Amino acid sequence: MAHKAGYVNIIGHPNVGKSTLLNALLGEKLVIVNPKAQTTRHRILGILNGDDHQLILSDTPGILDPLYPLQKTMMRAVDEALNDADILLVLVELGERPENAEAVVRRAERFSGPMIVLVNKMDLGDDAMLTTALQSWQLVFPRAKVVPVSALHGFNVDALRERLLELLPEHPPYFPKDEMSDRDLRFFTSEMIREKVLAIYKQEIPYSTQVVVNSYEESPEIVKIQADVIVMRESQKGIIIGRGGGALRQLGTEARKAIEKFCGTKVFLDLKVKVDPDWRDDMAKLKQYGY
Ligand SMILES: Nc1nc2c(ncn2[C@@H]2O[C@H](COP(=O)(O)OP(=O)(O)OP(=O)(O)O)[C@@H](O)[C@H]2O)c(=O)[nH]1
Ligand SMILES: [Mg+2]
Repeated sequence: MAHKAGYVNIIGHPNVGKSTLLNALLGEKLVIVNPKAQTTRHRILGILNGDDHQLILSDTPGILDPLYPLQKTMMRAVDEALNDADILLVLVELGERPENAEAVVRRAERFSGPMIVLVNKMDLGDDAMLTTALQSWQLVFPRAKVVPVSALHGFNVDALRERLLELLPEHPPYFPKDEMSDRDLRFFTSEMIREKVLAIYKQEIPYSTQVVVNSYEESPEIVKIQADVIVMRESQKGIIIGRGGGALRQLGTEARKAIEKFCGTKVFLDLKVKVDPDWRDDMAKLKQYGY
């Protein structure tokens, strides 16, 4: 039987559930998820391998009007995903209004291949709301199939995966069949630390924080990791550390447990907090940090 492979790229507004959907389709918690918007900052591939197929899913940052260079690099990641998609998944959430989705619609309209519009979080509304949503999105995307899903509760996710496998073009695999992502453990480590920053701290802290893994030493018994938590101001450094160092200890413990679960080994995690006032605004630094 011919081998099928291709890129299935997910785009949509911040917080609609793109990363949750990627994890659900993959059947693993690969990418980080949080109720705060702008959790995802990179394009991240999650690869679903089978004997005769390779479904390459792309998670992307939520589409927004960029205000500073970090957000510009985030939108560049979205546009890259539009360029190499074989299939485009446009994710919207129940209750979101098509008239506010101009930036999403404009991008999706540039894509001429198979497109599925997914109305996510269908668990949050009743049948009437869902019917209205499906009809209004169908008007905006006349040539797309519009389907309700719940990425969080797994509703319609198996059917979607089946449909994607049907739509995949014939192509040899793009990646070795034992790879699950284009990103390495260092990257996912920094993401898991950032996920805990999003969970623990409020207001502008998550948006001002960057995590850099400086060393990652693996031995059979333990992984030793040293990472910097970089913020933009001294006052933010104080908040990250917390009174008596309590907040930083909580961050370290929660991040370590998440990393241990992900790698399946014991982890020693050393976190240092640093201030870099313009890491978000300096293109050269963003590049160095992997954006
Ligand atoms: N009720 C409900 N919540 C969901 C569903 N899917 C995702 N969520 C929640 O929506 C929030 C955002 O999910 P993410 O997957 O981080 O959303 P995202 O689109 O990747 O967000 P950004 O990376 O910030 O653009 C999280 O709190 C999820 O648990 C769903 O089907 N139902
Ligand atoms: Mg995300």
